[in-house]
Amino acid sequence: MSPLFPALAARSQRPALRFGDRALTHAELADAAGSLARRLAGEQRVAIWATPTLGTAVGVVAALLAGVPVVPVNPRSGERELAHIARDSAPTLVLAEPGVTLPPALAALPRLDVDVDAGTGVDGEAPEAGSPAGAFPEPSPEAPALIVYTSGTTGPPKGAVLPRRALTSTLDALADAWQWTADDVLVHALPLFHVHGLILGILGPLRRGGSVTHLGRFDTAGVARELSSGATMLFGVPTMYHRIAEALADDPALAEALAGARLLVSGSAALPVHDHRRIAAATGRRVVERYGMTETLMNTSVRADGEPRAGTVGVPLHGVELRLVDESGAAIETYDGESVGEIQVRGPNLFTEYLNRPDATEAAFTDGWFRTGDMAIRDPDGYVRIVGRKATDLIKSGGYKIGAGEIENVLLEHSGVREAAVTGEPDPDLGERIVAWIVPARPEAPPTEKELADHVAGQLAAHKRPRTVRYLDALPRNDMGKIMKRALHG
Ligand code: MCA
Ligand code: AMP
Repeated sequence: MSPLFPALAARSQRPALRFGDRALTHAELADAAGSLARRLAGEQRVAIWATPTLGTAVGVVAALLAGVPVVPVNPRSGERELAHIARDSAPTLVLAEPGVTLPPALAALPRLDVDVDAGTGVDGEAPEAGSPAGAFPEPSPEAPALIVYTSGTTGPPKGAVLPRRALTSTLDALADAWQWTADDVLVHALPLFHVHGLILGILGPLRRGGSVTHLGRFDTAGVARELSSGATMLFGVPTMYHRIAEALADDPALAEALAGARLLVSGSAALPVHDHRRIAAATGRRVVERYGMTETLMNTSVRADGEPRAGTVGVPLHGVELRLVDESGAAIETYDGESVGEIQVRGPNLFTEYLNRPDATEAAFTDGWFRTGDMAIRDPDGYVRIVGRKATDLIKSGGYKIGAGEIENVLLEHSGVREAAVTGEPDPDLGERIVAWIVPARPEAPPTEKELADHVAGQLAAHKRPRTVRYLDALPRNDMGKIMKRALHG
């Protein structure tokens, strides 16, 4: 297999990474990551405290060069989530930016600082000039590259083990679909502990030999600034495009910047047609949607040379086999724009397993096809339209996948909560917003909305906190005692 990052081995002098005023060319990245990679050789598995910073990008590249599987950790993870990830993935070392105080679940592990500022190399050592980034032997295509934690309907998140061939095949298929080259400059503001921000947004440009500017945090002014000063592509979740659509009316500079971009890509959740239209009307540009999943990486996309069609996620990417399966388990052969089935996929883009969860891995496949749980129809020309999801207990909020059960368990541990149910409700900004339905232990003194949000953020993660809390005397239950969530929204 070709190395993951040919431009590093070639010591290209072109820009590679920029975070604020910190930047590296491919050759500088080869030195910094190469030095660190030598220190990582022999480690079993490393965790990285994935702040949206240069150190995270360098640390991940170093681990990939060294062939050491890397677990990106949300730096806003709460105690319970962090303890689970640390226990489940059992890293032998933690990488973090210098000066970061790690929480107890990680602080007990050996730590290595990734200090890439102004020629200081890693951990205070000067990088070795001419560091042979190409000198590391390329591991087997099946070797695990990344372990990315993703929520299910119940229980704690599972670690999806992503092999090297999944990364290369998905990034090369996207290059084909998007005509993505070394001349592209990407701008994004996504978190670096998920597939979208890390694999597509950082490893993608590096594999192409192009560059990426990360904004640190999303705002429309940063997007406008970068797209009007050389950036060619934007990756975002629908919430970001929604905020762009809202801002466009009063921001001609933003409209001009977007109009000049080569490609605007949205993914991780559905971009509402209303936002597609508003952006197209103000900028003349059509946002391209692509559809993926942590376990499968990217499955479909609207092609740069194809017809953009709002409300669709385009066609299967090169190498990806996609079928729709009806309730009886039979494949739907017609492309009629109306028969709904579950999307199942097969191809080199898929993960190998859920770490330590052979049961869950087995349940995720049927005859070698991965069940996505997403429901779709196919237009006569093959364009896929996602129409829903099998599991109502999975919520997509701000592009994050969140399991209702995980939040319910944590809410039930709060002393002020007797019963709890969690649902997703439509939200114009977040797509869905998390709603907690609570029967308080003491109705005369229920826990406040803020108290419950802080409790969930402290145990799980800030993005999993309920945005709305509704108080009830009892939860609606059927004869079997099961909570009837559909009745909640009555
Ligand atoms: C608020 N905050 C709190 C609390 N309340 N922190 C702790 N406890 C609390 N009670 C903090 C937050 O941490 C944050 O801090 C700030 O307040 C605002 O947070 P939040 O409300 O969550 O921000 P938001 O406005 O909802 O964020 C919108 C967003 C974000 C920026 C669009 O949702 C986002 O980055 N989404 C990207 C998700 C993503 O990458 N998904 C890809 C999954 P501060 O202000 O300091 O930040 S991969 C995938 O899905 C597949 C493969 C695919 O197809 O891509
Ligand atoms: P995650 O498990 O966080 O990787 O999220 C994967 C899920 O995000 C998929 O199963 C889909 O439900 C959803 N998703 C990703 N991209 C899109 C898209 N363009 N349109 C609709 N849903 C999407």
